[in-house]
Amino acid sequence: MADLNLQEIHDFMISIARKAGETITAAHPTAGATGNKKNSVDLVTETDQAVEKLVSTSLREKYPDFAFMGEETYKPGDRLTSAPTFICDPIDGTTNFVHTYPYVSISLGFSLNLVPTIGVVYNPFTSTLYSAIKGHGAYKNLDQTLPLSAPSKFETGVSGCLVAVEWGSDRSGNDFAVKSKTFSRLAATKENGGGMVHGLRSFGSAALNLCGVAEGGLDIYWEAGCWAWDVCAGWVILEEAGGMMVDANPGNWEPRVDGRRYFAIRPGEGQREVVEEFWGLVEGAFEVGV
Ligand code: LIP
Repeated sequence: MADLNLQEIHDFMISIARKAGETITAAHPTAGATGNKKNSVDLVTETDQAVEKLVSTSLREKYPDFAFMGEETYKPGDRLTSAPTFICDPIDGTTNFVHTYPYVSISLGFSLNLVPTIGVVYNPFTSTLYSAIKGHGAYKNLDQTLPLSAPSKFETGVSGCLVAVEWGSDRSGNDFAVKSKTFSRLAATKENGGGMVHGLRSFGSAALNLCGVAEGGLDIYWEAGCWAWDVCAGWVILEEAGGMMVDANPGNWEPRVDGRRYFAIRPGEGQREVVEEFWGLVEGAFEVGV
């Protein structure tokens, strides 16, 4: 596969993302067109399914030898392999989509040997496109290099950070407790053993959160429970911007794209020290993931 034309694949992925975007913005999700999967907060709409169909059909037509993994057609037990694979979340931020809150994206990634290699994240409501090819930099709207400004030093460690987190759709059990307690500790004063972060944000799209870290506006994004289709595309964009992805559980510097535990940090001097300080504030350990 050494002779794959990554630029051509990237360009095609962008054209598909834009087409998918037209379907997303033209849709009017209603209660009737909305269902749920695991529980009442794990939403899916007819538009999620229609967009995934459009994306997978177009990709299979052009690249019949490549594998495809999508949120809406994933079956428990399906495994990501080392084959060239398109990894797609047709609507990342479905809850926002249903509520007409415009923090929504199509997340289209491509992995090779389990390594996130091409990333395209497109918010059709704001016409914002993030894209990257491994080894070739990351871009916003194709012409602005990420990060948008020279990355500053992490002057005050975790306490100076703006941190994105997500509650996700699991609302009980060990992992829910790890999140709840860690959110509280991150916010608490240093005198009380906390991180005194500048702020915690919960916007509702993993892919756009990763692009926010790549862009430099967000310092950190920490989550467990989401999937390869939520992060594969954003991962490439993050790394190409000089950011780093590690495990949400302390100690693992090399997480897997399908590992379901993610901790992204923007570029900047002192990056690794902040990762270690943050890990020291994690309350317990997530059980989800490989
Ligand atoms: C969602 C993510 C969100 C995460 C949810 C869910 P969806 O994706 O992007 O950040 O917390 O668990 O996976 O369901 O909107 O495609």
